[in-house]
Order: sequence, then C-alpha cells, then structure tokens
Amino acid sequence: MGLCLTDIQCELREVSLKNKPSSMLDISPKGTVPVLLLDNGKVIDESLDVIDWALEQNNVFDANLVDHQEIFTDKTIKLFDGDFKFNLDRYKYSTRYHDVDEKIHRESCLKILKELDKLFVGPAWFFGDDVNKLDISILPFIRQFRLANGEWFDGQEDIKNIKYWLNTFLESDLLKNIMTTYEPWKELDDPLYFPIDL
Ligand SMILES: N[C@@H](CCC(=O)N[C@@H](CS)C(=O)NCC(=O)O)C(=O)O
Repeated sequence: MGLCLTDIQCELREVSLKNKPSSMLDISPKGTVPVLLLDNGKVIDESLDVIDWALEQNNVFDANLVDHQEIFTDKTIKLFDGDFKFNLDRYKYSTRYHDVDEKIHRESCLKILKELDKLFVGPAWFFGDDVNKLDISILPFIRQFRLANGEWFDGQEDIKNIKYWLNTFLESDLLKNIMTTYEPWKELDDPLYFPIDL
C-alpha cells in the first residue's frame, strides 16, 4: 500500500514462506516478508521501514495532519507493532507458542482496540476522508485480528468505530488493488512489476 500510494513501482517476487528463495535469505537472513532491495543495494526488511522509505521519496500524506495527529500516529503505530502484534500472534497462532492462553491475548488486543475506538475521528478513514499513514500501518493488523474469529469480532459492542473503519479498508480500492494472488517467483521468471498499472 505504501508503494502504491506513493506511485513507486518495484519488481515483485512472490515468496512461499514454506520455500524461501536463497536469494532472499542472502540479503535478509531473518526470513520475513516483505523485503525491499533498493537499487543502491540497501535492504529494507521491516514493513514500517518500507512505508517510511516510500514516504521519504514521495510524501503523499504531507500536510494532511496537524502536529498532534502526527504524534498520535507515531505512538499508535509503535503500540500496534509492539504490544498489539505480540498479543495477536499469541492469539492467532496459540499452538506455535508454549503454554499460552489465546483468550488472554485476545483480551489484550481488544483492550487496545477499545481505547482506539474512542479516539476515532472518521468518517471514512481514521482522520477523515483521506487515507493516512496510520490507516495503512495498523489496519492490516486489525484485519488479521478479525480473521482469527470473525463471528466473535463482529459481536463486540465496544468497537463500533473500529468495525466501521475496518470496513472502509476492506471495501477500499486500495486493498483490492494490492491483494492480487501471484505464483511464487522462480529463478528464470520474467520480471513482474508492482503496481502493474503505473
Ligand atoms: N516485523 C516484520 C514482521 C514481518 C512478518 O512476520 N511477516 C510474516 C508474514 S506476514 C513472515 O514473513 N513470516 C515468516 C514465516 O512465517 O516464516 C514486518 O513488519 O515486516
């Protein structure tokens, strides 16, 4: 989404997490996606760093927000990348962790969402009609949280704004444009570019 919104095209190599190419592990041994390799050889292998790099090239969100909203954005992204993600992984993948109670971790995520719900501005995206860095940085986590148990999530009364906001995201052209399914990349494949319609 960061690359799409900033009109930056890259060569895309889809990776099967069960069969990571050695060319990926050579440049990013920690083995998580996404990995962005720049023309100058620099490797960026954290999603939020990819977003920041894209915005450094073309800050499409510049002047959208006032100072306190910028500060809130940074603080909230840190909370989601830290505490929320920690609990989300233990809720979603409880079997991968030793001795975790998924409901405790679900409650911890819900508590964070309830607080955020009270601060939602709207009407469409978090801070108004336009999508911002906060939306693209944390909505994917909230989408994942819902996917773990949609019925339970939809039944929560105290996160009405969050549900509405998530719906904006799920229905958005932005999400539809990036959620294409690709075949895993193979060594001799022709290059594939993303986004395709630049
Ligand atoms: N903090 C990293 C986390 C990335 C991450 O965990 N990605 C998952 C896929 S969504 C992954 O690559 N997992 C590696 C695996 O399952 O082997 C980021 O935001 O880039």
